[in-house]
Amino acid sequence: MTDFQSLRINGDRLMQRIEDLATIGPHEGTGSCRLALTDEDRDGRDLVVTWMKDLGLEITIDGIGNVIATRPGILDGPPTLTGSHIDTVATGGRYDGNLGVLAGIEMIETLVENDISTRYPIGVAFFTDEEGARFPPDMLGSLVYVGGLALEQALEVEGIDGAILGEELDRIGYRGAAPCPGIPPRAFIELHIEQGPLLEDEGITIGAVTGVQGISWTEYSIKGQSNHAGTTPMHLRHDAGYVAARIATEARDITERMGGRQVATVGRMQFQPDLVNVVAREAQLTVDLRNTDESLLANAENQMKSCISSLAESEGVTIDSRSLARFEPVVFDTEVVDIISETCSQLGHSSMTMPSGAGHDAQMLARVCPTGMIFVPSQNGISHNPSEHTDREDLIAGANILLQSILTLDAKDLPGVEQ
Ligand code: HGY
Ligand code: MN
Ligand code: MN
Repeated sequence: MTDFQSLRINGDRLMQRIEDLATIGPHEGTGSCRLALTDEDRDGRDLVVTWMKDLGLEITIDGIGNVIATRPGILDGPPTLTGSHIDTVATGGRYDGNLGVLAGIEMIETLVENDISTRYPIGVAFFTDEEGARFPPDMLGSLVYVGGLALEQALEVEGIDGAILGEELDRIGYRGAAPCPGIPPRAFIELHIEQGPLLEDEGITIGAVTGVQGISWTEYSIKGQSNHAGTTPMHLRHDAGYVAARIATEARDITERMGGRQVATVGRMQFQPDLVNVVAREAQLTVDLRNTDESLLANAENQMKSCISSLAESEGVTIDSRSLARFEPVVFDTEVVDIISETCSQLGHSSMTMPSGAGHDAQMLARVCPTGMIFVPSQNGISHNPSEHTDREDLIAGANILLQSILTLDAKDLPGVEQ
């Protein structure tokens, strides 16, 4: 085995690929809009698969459109895998997900050009529909990959635009033949931007991520009665718009009552008939609740449930709720987290351990193999916003930590995997 510790990725090549991928589905300056399974997602997939093919990697596409590109090792067996996603939210940045996939490709190209063999196969993947913004839940592709959602059920998911997931997958030509669930990798490490302010606030370059907080997405559909805005006395109204607004303020109130790490977001809200002088007959909204602690997340959900039932009664409306996503908090493999931290000190980068506020494919892979994540700072903690930015030297530092961590994992016999 060559001494690999002096190996570094080619930063210019990584930055160029980030730039090239960002030309597909550009949005408001430096941002990206490549919602899952749209034409833009297809074009992004085609470009990344071309880069994978140019490296001579063996490419598999499974029934939900997850793409895994693998370089053989000296020994056979499941790959030590890295990867993330290349679909984005509609007002996304160019680093969310894309960094992890492109750094994985750069890592493998560095091994190829230095003619370094690894013990086991090394792979890089992009998973379908990580964002869940068009087709809920988020991390849909990796959830199917690890057997957490049946393929048939996933293919039937209806998007917020009324499209059916399986039909869109066929339309863009990415329904593959490889089976779902997929073969568990030896281990999985995902490089990702932090998407929050902690690393920048601490002046730290790398986050060795300890786990991912729990996620609860619910869609509420409220049915009231449309009526005249001027003539209807207040006590006779069944105002779906008012009820939606009360649910939204309750989401914020729950976080203020609970404090700690409880967060809540109302990202979508619609009224019908949506006219200035008509009491809303119907309304729909989504509530995203998250917490690092499962019992606290359940507590937040219960507070919302009691608010919903008292509003239905007091306002004389019906409120139907539909769960769009529900994932418990995940703790990553401590050995993988330690490898990432040790690699940072070997390469001279500051690091700290931290939980992830955002959901990631790694939280699904953690169900089937030793898993960890590497974070790099987000400027002003901004993400899911076209102005999302991470400095070049931090991106390159993250990619080098990924390279060295994956090679360290390759050299190790992993308990429960090799013996
Ligand atoms: O929802 C999330 O946290 C991720 O961006 N999909
Ligand atoms: Mn992401
Ligand atoms: Mn995201």
